[in-house]
Amino acid sequence: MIAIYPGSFDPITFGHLDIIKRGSQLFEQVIVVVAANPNKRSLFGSAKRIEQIQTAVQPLPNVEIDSFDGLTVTYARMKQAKVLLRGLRVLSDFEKELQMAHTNKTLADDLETVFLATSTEYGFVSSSLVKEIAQYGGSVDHLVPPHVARDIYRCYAKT
Ligand code: COD
Repeated sequence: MIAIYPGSFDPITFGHLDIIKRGSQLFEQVIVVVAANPNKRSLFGSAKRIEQIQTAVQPLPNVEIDSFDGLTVTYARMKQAKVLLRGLRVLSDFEKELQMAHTNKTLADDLETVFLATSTEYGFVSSSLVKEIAQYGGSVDHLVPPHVARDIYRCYAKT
């Protein structure tokens, strides 16, 4: 069964990677889709985010990366994916995620959203937090893979 894991991944964190690794043990194929979230302004372009994810998931043979500019359900239909994988951290995630799952269900009845609960050590990790820490000169080495940390430091060194 094919699962898609759509997200902003701006940038990918150890929290996202944990969901990808665990998802790859549950499904035959996981496609990580860099999608546009119209409510978020991104730090990295989608090509850079794809490159960051590609490097991070290299050891996982059944994980693919793609990007899509459109509805997630359209992409899922195109790939004949039956599962939409999402991660849950805190109660506030649940409200947003449930609304998204219900909306997607009204658009594609045969697509099921499957939630994986965050691993306890990554429950506080988010891309926004990572960017905020780096922006003020803090270390994010414990939150993202080394190549991603380098990109972030380079980005903020310029500003
Ligand atoms: N532990 C576990 N899960 C985590 C962690 C963590 N530390 N950090 C993030 N996650 C989970 C999030 O809860 C989420 O499920 C997923 O990882 C991706 O997170 P983000 O923040 O990178 O991505 P989002 O939430 O901004 O992605 C939103 C989409 C881009 C998927 C959405 O806007 C979308 O589908 N856009 C395309 C247009 C569309 O179809 N719109 C209608 C949607 S109803």
